[in-house]
Amino acid sequence: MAKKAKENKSLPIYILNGPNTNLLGDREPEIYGHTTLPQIGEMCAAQAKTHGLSVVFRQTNREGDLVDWIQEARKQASAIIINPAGYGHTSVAILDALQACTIPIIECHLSNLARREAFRHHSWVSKAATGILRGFGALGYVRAVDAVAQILKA
Ligand code: DHK
Repeated sequence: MAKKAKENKSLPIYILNGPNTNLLGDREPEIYGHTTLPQIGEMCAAQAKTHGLSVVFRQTNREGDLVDWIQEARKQASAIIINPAGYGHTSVAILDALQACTIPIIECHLSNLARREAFRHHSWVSKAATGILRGFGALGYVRAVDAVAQILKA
């Protein structure tokens, strides 16, 4: 069941990326693909524009930054797309911050976690997510933007 969208569509979608995603394109490309994070940011901005939306695209290697940005997004974003990367498997603090939000939240992972090591099978973020995209590589982010656009239109 989708979260109630009581968001302001003129606000940007916050797209937040966790640790080591700054290495995309170079890091284990057989798992994460060849597309760099700046390229994903450009793809998301272009796709958002086709829907009349905009994005704020950020990356950090620090858990507290993600918590701060999620708190900022509560007031300043129409939706959140988050790839928490490794913190998805460990961070109750990020889950708590997301659960304090009423805007739609899409969890996006490049890889299909179910096909990977057991410790990647659980994501705390999934408990707060409106929907989840996993295993589509960089394309997953673009489809996440489409999902947000559709939710905001509803
Ligand atoms: C990215 C990471 O950095 C890993 O820690 C996660 C995720 C998977 C991804 O597929 O985007 O386990």
